[in-house]
Amino acid sequence: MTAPGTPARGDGRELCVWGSRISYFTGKLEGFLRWKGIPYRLRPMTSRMFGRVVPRETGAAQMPAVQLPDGRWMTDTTPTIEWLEASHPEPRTIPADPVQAFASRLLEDMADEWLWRPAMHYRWSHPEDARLLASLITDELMVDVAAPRWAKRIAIRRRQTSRFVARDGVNQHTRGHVESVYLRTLDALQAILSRRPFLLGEAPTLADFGFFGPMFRHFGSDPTPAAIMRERAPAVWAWVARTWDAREQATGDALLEGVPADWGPLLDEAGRGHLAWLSQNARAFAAGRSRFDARIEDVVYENVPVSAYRVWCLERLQSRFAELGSSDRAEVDALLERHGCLGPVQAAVERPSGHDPEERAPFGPGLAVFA
Ligand SMILES: N[C@@H](CCC(=O)N[C@@H](CS)C(=O)NCC(=O)O)C(=O)O
Repeated sequence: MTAPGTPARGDGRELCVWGSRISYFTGKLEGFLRWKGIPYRLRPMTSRMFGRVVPRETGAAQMPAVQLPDGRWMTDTTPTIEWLEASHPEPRTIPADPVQAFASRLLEDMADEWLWRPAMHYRWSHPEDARLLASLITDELMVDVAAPRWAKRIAIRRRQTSRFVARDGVNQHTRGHVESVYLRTLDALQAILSRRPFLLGEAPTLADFGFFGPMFRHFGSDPTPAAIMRERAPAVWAWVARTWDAREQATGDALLEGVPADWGPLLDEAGRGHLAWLSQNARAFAAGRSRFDARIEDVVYENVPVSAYRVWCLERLQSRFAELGSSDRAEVDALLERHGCLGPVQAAVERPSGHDPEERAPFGPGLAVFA
């Protein structure tokens, strides 16, 4: 049931997507909805929505939050995409081949969680980018805050820098490593996308929409990383626009067989970076800690927050892995082993996240990454 004070729901057919024109995960979802041809209206998640209405309706202060025409609310793009894929099967997004589907889910998770830090670092550590984005956020989302515009810009810049850069372990010792994650990912995507239009072939699939969030809304739009993208990875720059317009731009529906060899560098990044982080985070969670030191490729990220949500991410990958039939499982096993991903996917988490025991996601209560 919709609580009083919940805003009107559009014309009754379209989804209402509460989010922002500059948001990573709103962009990811919009790319997917446009590909599916699912009508939606983007509405700015103003301070009141973010602070009161959305947490009340979804359990998580995060964007996007989606209101269905029947009044139900959804949160968290990963299960939201999964649910919409089941209710709107065409055009297909999650590959039918279980091995491709597993590798795609792993890359989606890496794009969501592991590219977040470099995306926030480029946006908030570079003064030109930070000034621009603080203005855009102030004018789009903070219209309902009674304070001078300059004060809102300062407040937003401070909040984002402390919460998502300093507190997330970015400092003079880790900065080079954080940037290398973006640069290596660009190089890997450039190699793929200079050969074919989308990551698996003629049409976009789940992995494209995973990477689309950070590449479209942060790296391809914020001045500093966008200049790097244009120079270093022009095929990625072109793919960002192609994915936004994928309904027109897909050249067919043929996909490659299996997991292409050129996904190797992305899977290597998942093994040495993303999954290494997820398993260290899960161990710290099991030890009951709220902060931990993450060591990735001999770089130490000190005193970063433990995330119960990311324990759940690992659990979901593990349950997908456990569901594979024996011949697919053997293929995935070999693939993960080759790219340093097998250990974290196989090792059971010592303490479950406790999130979503009834498997209701994307219907709440949601859990924010740093709740
Ligand atoms: N797992 C969530 C993550 C959503 C998320 O973290 N969104 C960001 C903005 S792109 C957010 O709302 N952050 C909360 C904050 O800024 O406090 C999803 O896939 O939807």
